[in-house]
Amino acid sequence: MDQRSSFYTEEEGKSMKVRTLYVLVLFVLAFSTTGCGKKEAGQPAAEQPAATKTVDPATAGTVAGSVKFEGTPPKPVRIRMDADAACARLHKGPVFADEVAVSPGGALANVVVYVKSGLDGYSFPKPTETVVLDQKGCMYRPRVIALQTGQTLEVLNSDDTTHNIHPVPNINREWNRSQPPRGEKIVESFAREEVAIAVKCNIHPWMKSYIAVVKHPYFKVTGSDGTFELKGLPPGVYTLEAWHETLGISTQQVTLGANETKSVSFVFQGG
Ligand SMILES: [Cu+2]
Repeated sequence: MDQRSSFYTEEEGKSMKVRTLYVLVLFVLAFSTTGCGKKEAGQPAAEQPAATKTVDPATAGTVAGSVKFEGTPPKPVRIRMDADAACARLHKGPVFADEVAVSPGGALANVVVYVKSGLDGYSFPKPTETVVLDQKGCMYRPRVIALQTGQTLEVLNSDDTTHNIHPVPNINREWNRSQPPRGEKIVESFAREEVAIAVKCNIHPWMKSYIAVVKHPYFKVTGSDGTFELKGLPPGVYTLEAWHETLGISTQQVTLGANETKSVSFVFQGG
């Protein structure tokens, strides 16, 4: 090394020093940029456009509640499946559309309850579980599903007839795929938050479903008991939205303290 360095002229030596300095600066810059990820606190938001905050389970709380329907539910509309004998023969009695599914106590099913705002700056890992949408008896089952952005959706065809799954999104990528009887599952996902995407079957006009895509894990589709529970929410001020395909949306503000459980109820009115 010494021998080699003796061959450099003074000019070259200077230039080398400059280069060494340059490399050092680059190195420090690169190191500090990659090092930032671990020191989230105190980092200016402008330098970190991507969401970096993570939820601290030690202070997380829960928002739980129920969705009710008040008034007279609309009369269920009868579905005629005569157009496809394979569908018609799957049902012994009459089939009705289940747009407004109200239980005797007033509990409303198929409502997507989710955190509409208040989670800016948080990042959430992509869930590993898949969400399944089945086609059974020439109906989508369940009628309403919700999943996280990027989460895997599996579409099944449990029928002995061909279906055509056609989500009609506003801001996500549209796709339209045919699925043969008991055919291979269709695997898809959605990149953007959208509540909710209507899904139709191009073969059977009565088939309808909705897919709600939420950018975080705080969502739930109510079942026949009309309840929901959003667990593991960090303390904060949130706008909660309840979405129903025909009854519209209802929102509420919730302030959640550390480890708190807040109860929220939504009521949709019938005509
Ligand atoms: Cu179909």
